[in-house]
Order: sequence, then C-alpha cells, then structure tokens
Amino acid sequence: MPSLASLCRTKNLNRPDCASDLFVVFALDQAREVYVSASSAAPFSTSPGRTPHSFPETRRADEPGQFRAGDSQVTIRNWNRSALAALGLSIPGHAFAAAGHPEPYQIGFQDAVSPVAEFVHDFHTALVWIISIITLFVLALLVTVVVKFNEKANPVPSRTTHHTGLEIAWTIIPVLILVGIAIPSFRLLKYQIELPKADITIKAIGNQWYWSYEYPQDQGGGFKFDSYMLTREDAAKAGQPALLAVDNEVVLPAGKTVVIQVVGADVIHSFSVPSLAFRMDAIPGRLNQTWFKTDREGIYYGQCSRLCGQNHAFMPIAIRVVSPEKYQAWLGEAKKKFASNGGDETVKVAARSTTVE
Ligand SMILES: [Cu+2]
Repeated sequence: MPSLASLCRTKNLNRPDCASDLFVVFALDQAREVYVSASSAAPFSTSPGRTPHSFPETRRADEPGQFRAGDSQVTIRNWNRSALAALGLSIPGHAFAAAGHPEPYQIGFQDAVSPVAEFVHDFHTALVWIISIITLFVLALLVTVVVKFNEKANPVPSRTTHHTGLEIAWTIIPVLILVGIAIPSFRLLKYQIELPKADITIKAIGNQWYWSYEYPQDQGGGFKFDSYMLTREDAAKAGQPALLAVDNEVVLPAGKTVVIQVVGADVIHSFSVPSLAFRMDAIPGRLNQTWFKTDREGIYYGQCSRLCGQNHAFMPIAIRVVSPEKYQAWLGEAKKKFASNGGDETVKVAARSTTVE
C-alpha cells in the first residue's frame, strides 16, 4: 500500500494537511469495512457486494467527468463525511468536498481556494469548537443537577436564590467569549470588504435571468458577453455539473488579484461563488465590488443568491481560473468572438476608481 505522503504527491495534493486528512479517511474506511463485513455475514444483510475500500479521489476541479452521482466513490466519500459529522468533527470542505462545485449529500463547505475562503473556513472551525465546548459544558451541568439534586438524592433543598460571585461570572464570561468571537469576525469582514490593489477588474451584471460580463479595454479586454446556463444534456456532454455549467465562462488568471464590480440591470441579484467565498448583491443603480485571488487553477461555480424571479435558480456563475499565459490567449480569442458585442466605456471609467490607495 502506498504511503499517505506519496499518495498526496501522486494525487497532486500539496496541502500540508493532506496526509492527516487521508489518515482520517483511511481510519473511517477501515471501520466501514468492519461494519460491511459484519453486516454481510448476517442472514438478512442488505449490503453485499459493496465496493471495497479505496481512498476518496480528490480531483482537480477542472477535470471533466467527475460528476457521477450514485457512483461508489461518491457514496464512500459521503459515508466518510457523514461519519465525520456524526463524530462532531465538522471539517469544512477539506479533502471531503471538491473545489468549485457541490456534490450529492455533501456535508461541509466546498474547498477554500482563496485567502478569504480559507479565513472563512478557519473561523467556522473555531466557532464549531467553541459551541461544542459550551454545549458539552451545559449538558454536564444539567446532568449534574439531575443526578445530584433530585428529590431522592437531595430531599432537603437549599433555599439559596442569589450568589453574587456566580452572577458576575456568568455575565462576564459570556461577554468575554462574544468579544473573543467578534474580534476575528470583524477582522474577516474588513479583509473581505477592503479591496486590495487590483491586477484585473471585470464587471458582472445580473439580468433576469443570466449574467453578463464586461472586460475593460485598458486591461486588454474591451468586450462584453452574456453567460447562460447549459441544458442538462449539454452539461452532461461537456462533463460539467447540471444547473451550474454555462455557455460562456468567466476566464481569469491564477495568482492575480481580481476585483469584480457587481451591478443589477433589472432587479436585485447576488453574485456568489462558495469556493472563492464572495457573495455580493447586484443592485440596479449601485456599483458593489468584491475581490478574490487564487493560485489554484480550476472552474469554480456559483449561483445567483438573491430571489430574483421565476428563473432565479437557473442563472449560474462559472469562473474558470487558468494560467496567465492561457488567460492572455483567451483574451485574444474572446476579443474576436465577442467583437460584435462591443465594449462599455463606463467599465473603463469605473475600473480606474476601484483600488484603495
Ligand atoms: Cu438573480
């Protein structure tokens, strides 16, 4: 059997926590094996012939053909995630969810691929620990009260009604916990809201019910295009997920800071991609902005996240992150392909005012 470290290398998983993730998955799969073989031996077993253990495949988000609901790999991974959830180990995303798209029965977040998304995930994990400890503490108090102070064990109850020290403690301690949570929370908010200096600025426009994108002239663009959802058949042909794949993807380079201006053309929409951890309202007459940066190439899907009418569920977002060289090549092709759509002068003007000095 290959070592976990070499498995991480062969699967191109360079994250430092890859080996530990795989170890957890491996241990859970071993437990599952024991469970399956025990239940297969039972006379009325319903689980014979299940696929033997294998490591979950973590594929790059841009590899085609990974969306096979019901396939045994998916089932095994789901089992692992459910087991983790049952154990209370809420590990958002990590090795158990793919980057860029949801999976059937997924528990936890999609993989984080931008610094903001990593911050969001870390904050989430910290909060899960805090609430778990508080819940267990309260449970322990309740059990103590039930056992020690029931009528049988404690027939003559104390008539105490106040305890100054205790009241100060149960006021101050929760305040300290909340302040402790608020500090990283505001830091995260600031990180999301304050735009870094943009290498590339594009504009996303929400329409009923599709997205349009504009690439400004002064950054090698000068074109705009509409992006519609593919039908289920076309998405399956392209090896992409149904209801998320689009005809014209937003292409952007890896390793660059991208600022996205978001506006609504008709009603309020919301431009949201989970793996990149942004969700920005697209409001008519107001220019909102958000940003991301990722070193990981792949395709990251999102959806309009504001109820915007009848086809709200059918206006997905697909952001394909490629190498800077491929991006330049795509810009050249896109300029020709979308030449008839023309550019928009306002994008150029707005682009100049995006950075915070
Ligand atoms: Cu919408």
